[in-house]
Amino acid sequence: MTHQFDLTDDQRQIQAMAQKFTADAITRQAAEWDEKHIFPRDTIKAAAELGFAAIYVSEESGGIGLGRLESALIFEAMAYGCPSTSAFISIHNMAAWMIDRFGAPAVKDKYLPSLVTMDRLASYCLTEPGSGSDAAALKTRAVRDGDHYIVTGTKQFISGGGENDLYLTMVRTGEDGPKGISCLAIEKDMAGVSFGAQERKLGWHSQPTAQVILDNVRVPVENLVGAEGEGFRIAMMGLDGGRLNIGACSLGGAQRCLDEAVRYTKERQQFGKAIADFQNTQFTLADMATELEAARALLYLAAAKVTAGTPDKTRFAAMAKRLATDTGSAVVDRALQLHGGYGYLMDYPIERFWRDLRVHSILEGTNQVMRMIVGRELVRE
Ligand code: FAD
Ligand code: 2MC
Repeated sequence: MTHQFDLTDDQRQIQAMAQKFTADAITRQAAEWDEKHIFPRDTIKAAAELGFAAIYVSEESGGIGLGRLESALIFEAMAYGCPSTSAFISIHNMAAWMIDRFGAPAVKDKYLPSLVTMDRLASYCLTEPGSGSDAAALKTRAVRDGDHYIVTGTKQFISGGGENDLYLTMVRTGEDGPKGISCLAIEKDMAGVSFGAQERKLGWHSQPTAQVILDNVRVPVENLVGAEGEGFRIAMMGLDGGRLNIGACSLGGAQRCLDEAVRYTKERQQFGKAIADFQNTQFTLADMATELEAARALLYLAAAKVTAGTPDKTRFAAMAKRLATDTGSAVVDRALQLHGGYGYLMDYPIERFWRDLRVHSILEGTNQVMRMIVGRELVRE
C-alpha cells in the first residue's frame, strides 16, 4: 500500500544520484553563476553524462527512458542547488523528447545522438512578440520551396537563445489557428538565423534568454518533426511534461529555502532566545512544510498520469504546475521573511531563489492559462 504513495527503491536511487550531482557540481557555484551571469556549459554537459539530457527519451534513441516522475525527481534535486540551471536542462529534455517521440528516422538520426550527449543544446521556440498566452496565433511563416521550407519570423524570450545549437520552432505552414502549425528543427548556423540582445532579467541569470530572428531561413523538409499541421499538438504535448519539470524546479528551490530557514531560525537569537522558539516561527515553518508536501504529492501524481498517458493528464499537469509554482514562491517568500534583513542580502541564498522561482508562475504557460486549461475541462465534462 505505501508503495502506491511513496517512491520505489529505484526512484530513491535516481533521486540520490541527482542529489549527489547537485551537491558536487551545482550548489557551491550557483551564487557566482547568478551574480556574474555565468552560463555553466561544462556543468550542464556533465549532467548529460548521467543521462540527464535525455531523461525520458527512449533507450533506442540513446536516452535513459525513464518516466516523468523520475524526471521530476531529478529536476527537483538539481533545483535545490540552482533552479535556473535545472530549468534550463529541463527545456533541452522537452525538445529532445519531442524529436524522439514525433520525429521521422532521418531527423532523429541527424540530431538525437548529439542532443543526448549535449554536444548540441536545444531550445523550444513557441512564443512570439505578438503571441504569448495565445500561442496558436503565432505568425512565423514557413513556405514550401521544393525540398526546403523558407522560414521568416521572430521568436520571443527563447531560453538558450544565442547559445544553443538547435531551435525546435513552431511555424505556420497552413491556415490560421492551431491546425496550421508545424514543428521544424532549425540549426543555429543556418543562413538567416540571428539573435536579439540578451534580455536583462530579474532571475534565471545562469542561462541566456534572447529573441530568435529568422529571415528567409532555408530549412530542409526532412527537419519537420511530425506531420505538417501537427506542430501545435506536439508543442502542447511537450509542455505537459515541461510544466511538470518547471513545477519540480519550484519544489526543489522551495525545499532548499525551507531547510535554510530551519537552520537559520535555530541559530539566530533575539529577545534572549532562538527565533525558532517563537510559536510564530514554528507555525510558519509548519505551514511551509505542509503546503510544500501537498504540492509535491499533486505533482508526483500528475507525473504518473503523464507517464501513463491518462485522458486527464493535461489537466493534472496544469493543476500541478500552478500549485507547485505558486506554493514554491510563497514558501520562499516566507523563508526570506524569517531571515529578516539578512534574507534580502546576496550573502544568503534566499533572495536568489525568490528571484529564480518568480518566473515559474509565468513561463511554460502563465498560471492564469493553467487555470484556463483546468477550468475549461471542468465545465466541458
Ligand atoms: P501575455 O500572454 O501577454 O500575458 C500577460 C498577462 O495576461 C498574464 O498575466 C496572462 O496570464 C494574462 N492573460 C493572457 N490571456 C489571458 C486569458 N485568456 N485569461 C486570463 N488572463 C490572461 N517561450 C518559449 O516559447 N520558449 C522559451 O524558451 C521561453 N523561455 C522564457 C524564459 C523567460 C525568462 C521568460 C520570461 C519567458 C519565456 N518564454 C519562452 C515565454 C513565456 O512562455 C511567455 O512569457 C508566457 O507564455 C506568457 O506570454 P506573454 O509574456 O506574452 O504574456
Ligand atoms: N496535448 C495534446 N493536444 C492538445 C493539448 C495537449 N496538452 N493541448 C491542446 N491540444 C490540441 C487540442 O486538442 C486541439 O486539437 P483538436 O481541435 O483537434 O481537438 C488543439 O490542440 C487546439 O487546442 P485548444 O483548442 O485548446 O487551443 P487554444 O488556442 O484554445 O488554447 C492554450 C490553447 C491556451 C492552452 C495554449 O495556447 C497554451 O498553452 N498557451 C500558453 C502558451 C505556453 O504555454 N507557452 C509556453 C512557451 S515555452 C516556455 O515558456 C519555456 C520556458 C520553454
